[in-house]
Amino acid sequence: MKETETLEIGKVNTNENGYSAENIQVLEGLEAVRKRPAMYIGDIGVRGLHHLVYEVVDNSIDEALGGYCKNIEVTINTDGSVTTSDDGRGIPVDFHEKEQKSALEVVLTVLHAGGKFNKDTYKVSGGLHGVGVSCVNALASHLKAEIHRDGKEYVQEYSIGKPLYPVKEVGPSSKTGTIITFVPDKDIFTTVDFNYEILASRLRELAFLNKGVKLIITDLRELDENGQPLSETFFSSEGLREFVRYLDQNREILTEEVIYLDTEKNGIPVELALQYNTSYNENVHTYVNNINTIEGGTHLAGFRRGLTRTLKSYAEKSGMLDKLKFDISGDDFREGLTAVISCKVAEPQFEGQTKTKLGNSDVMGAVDQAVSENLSNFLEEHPKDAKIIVNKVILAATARHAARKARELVQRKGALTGGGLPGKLADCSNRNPEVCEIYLVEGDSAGGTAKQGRDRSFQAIMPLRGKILNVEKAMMHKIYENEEIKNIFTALGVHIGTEEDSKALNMEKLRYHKVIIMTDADVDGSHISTLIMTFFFRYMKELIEKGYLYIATPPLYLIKKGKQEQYCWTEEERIRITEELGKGKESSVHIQRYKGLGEMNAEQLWDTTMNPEFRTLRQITIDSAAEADRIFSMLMGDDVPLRREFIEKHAKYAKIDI
Ligand code: 0RA
Repeated sequence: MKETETLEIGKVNTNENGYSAENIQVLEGLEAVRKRPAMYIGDIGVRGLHHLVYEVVDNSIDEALGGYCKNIEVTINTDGSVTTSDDGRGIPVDFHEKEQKSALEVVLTVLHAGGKFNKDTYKVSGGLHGVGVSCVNALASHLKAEIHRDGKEYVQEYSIGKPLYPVKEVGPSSKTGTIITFVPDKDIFTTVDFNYEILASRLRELAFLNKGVKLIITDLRELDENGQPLSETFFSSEGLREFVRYLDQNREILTEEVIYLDTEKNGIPVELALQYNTSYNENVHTYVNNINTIEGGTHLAGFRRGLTRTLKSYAEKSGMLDKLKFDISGDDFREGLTAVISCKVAEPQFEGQTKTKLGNSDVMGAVDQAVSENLSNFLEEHPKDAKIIVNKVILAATARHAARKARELVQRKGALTGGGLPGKLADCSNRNPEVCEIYLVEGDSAGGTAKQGRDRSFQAIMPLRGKILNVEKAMMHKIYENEEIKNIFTALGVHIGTEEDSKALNMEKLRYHKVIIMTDADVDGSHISTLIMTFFFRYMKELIEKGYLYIATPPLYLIKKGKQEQYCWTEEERIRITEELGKGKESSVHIQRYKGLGEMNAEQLWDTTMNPEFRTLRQITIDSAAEADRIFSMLMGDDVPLRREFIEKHAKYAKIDI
């Protein structure tokens, strides 16, 4: 999960670029990409920028999947360019009669050309990936390709997708591979600043998903105390087995071994790892051709079906369910389960809102079969682990039963009192969710100030008392009984789910399309934000995915000199502004550190933090669900030193980059 700065003045809507029937033209080649970059790479912000790197790396990974490449390196250079290099076969450079140019130039200048040349691997089509290296070339102000192939080294350079000269031979070479260096075009992207953590996360994920491939990331812009650049090497010999261990490293696991399979069913490669832990969350992450299918699909359906049927039949045969007085539901088999599924599909059909839901129906049976066979073998061979797992399932079913009773009680009580909005909510007058905002404010006193300072037409305030329940460690029925959590659900207008899909939300009823967390700018405040974010991540992920969750950024300092006043949000600002104001000599500069929201009056809070014209909201987005899951389990878990280390490393509101 990552916070991106969203200034609210003049939102850019990439769909509204002034196209009408008259000026539709057949866009050819890379011009099309430069005219509508968002159509090809998703967006022109942080995400799209990093997507350029993934695009090239995906091509190197394709070489690795074909068995031609073992090492991939990504380097962020001091001039802001990125170099990716691999030891694959190298992009072919031979002359193409039909196109009247080299194969290299075709790959780099013709949309989707890469795939035509390189058919022997599982090409990614549709979705966000797989648009081709030519897209990267189109969106780069400069790109250099260095190819090692057939005992020679070749070079060609481009500017915004146009070759500066034909490919040339520059000398002999004893290796093979492709080295691409590019500078993202400032005229296209809103930011061209590459983020080490974002790239490192993706390379780590790729290492787990493609065992045996070594991926190295280096940032030459950042030197450590020994003058060494920041660098990490990711390599996994055990693939998803290690991925699951990594995801669960801060959880208490239930069984010794990760259950693992790597097989092929009906021509579909399926790799899968799973492990149970003592938590109450389901953490199942699915991938198709290395793409995180966050909306799930047929592979997930097949996994669930295989898991449920195999465990159920084992539990029944073993007699452990004989005394159980209520049914076990599908959910119960997945409580405390961490699993990663990775399939390779030749022609994937991606559906759903974000095109990350797998539609190919034959994958369902393949995964179902793979899971059923392997899991029943495992259970037969490991009776001790089998018993532990079945007991966990029974515990989940029992808790769900108790939760339903608690929920019914709560809802009955709600019905008696009219079931209206929470008493603590100061609602806004507008009823159009699209323009309405709700501030979740730490503490009653800051809540009071916010109530006075707000624009009541569209801003609602909900004070939260003390720390909200740590949902990471609480059982379901505790969550439904918690006052603060019930209040949040009620205020937002989404009811607590029904039994069958307890975490499905009725988002149409959502009363605000901005949910803004506002806490003190200190360690306690950041802990509370994290608790609230965890709650949304676990129970209302859809709200984050829709881009509705934000964090308010109150200032850290107020600097005064005579009648002049300036707010500062960072240390750098404080130093700069203190210096600026300090230049005249007559009166001295006074610096006030805001320790909490409570130190601001209503007007100040409005001016700095709530007024849409001047405030900065940080939008919470999920880049990698798997990494978000791991970090939340760490932040909310028992390992205090680890948590402190993370918060200190990401100081200033414990900014969370996942
Ligand atoms: C087209 C055809 C072949 C490989 C590639 C492209 C290729 C592209 C990239 C981009 C980064 N690294 C890459 N490595 C390879 C097939 C080559 C052959 O058949 O010999």
